[in-house]
Amino acid sequence: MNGLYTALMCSFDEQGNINEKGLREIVRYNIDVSKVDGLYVNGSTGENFLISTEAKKKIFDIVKDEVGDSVKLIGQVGALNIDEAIELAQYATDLNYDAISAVTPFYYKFEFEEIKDYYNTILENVDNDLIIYSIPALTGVNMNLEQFGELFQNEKVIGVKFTAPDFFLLERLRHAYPNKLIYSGFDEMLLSASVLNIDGAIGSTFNVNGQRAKQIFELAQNGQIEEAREVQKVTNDLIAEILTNGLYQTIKEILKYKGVDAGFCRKPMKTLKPEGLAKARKIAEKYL
Ligand code: NAY
Repeated sequence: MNGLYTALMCSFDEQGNINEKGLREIVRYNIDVSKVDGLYVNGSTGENFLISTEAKKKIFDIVKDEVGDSVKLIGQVGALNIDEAIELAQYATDLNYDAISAVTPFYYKFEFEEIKDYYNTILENVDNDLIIYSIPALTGVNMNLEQFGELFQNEKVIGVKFTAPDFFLLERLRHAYPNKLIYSGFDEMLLSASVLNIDGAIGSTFNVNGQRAKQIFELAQNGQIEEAREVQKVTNDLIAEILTNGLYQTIKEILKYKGVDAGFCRKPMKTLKPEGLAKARKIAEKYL
């Protein structure tokens, strides 16, 4: 399960329906052009929290059908409705997803014991391994070293997608749990995380910048830090421009520039205005 996973985008039409052809093209681009090791399906980048349970299942179906066994698949199933999380976990498992992942429950200020119960309850109901999806900036859920350790006591919790700029905690986690998988979640910090000996990374910008991300990760693993720094610098120039123009919308426009039918984002995400579209095109021409 090591390596680079794209946090997969989904193509939607202007009404917000799944564009199956476009989704298949995004999958193919990631496998054939970016050559990533796997796909993280129905994460934040997949606009998972904006779509229905049926739509989530349909995306799991289409992606598995397109991928077969050619790359690893992690299905994000986390939901505030724990019954939905279990249903999706079983669904992805039945489709032979290699692992499931679940975001920490958010919105309500859950106590740690409640968060632990959420993960253990999902895992009691599904025969698969799970990767914790930790993203404190969006969920408000900050867990410490000991709390991660408590979650890791469940053998089916095989790792964490660590989307936070806390390198002290990342180093402590790596040191304390050498047998758990640690994936870095912020693409702009990939090199810094890689030198701490992470097992892989999961990122939204890999949809378009997967080749550079792979280079950064592999150069760092080979100890070629100076070379990795150069690639991270270009990557961060690209990410900075994407972030100022609208993250997911701009990635979709770059994909379109590359001939991929990436569609639109779902409301309430904005649609880029002509200036934003022109900016996205400039970014694509400059970096890809
Ligand atoms: C997800 O589930 O799609 C992710 O969390 C992937 C990680 C990304 N986080 C979000 C919130 O999109 O790739 C990052 C992020 O977009 C990138 O580093 C730019 O900041």
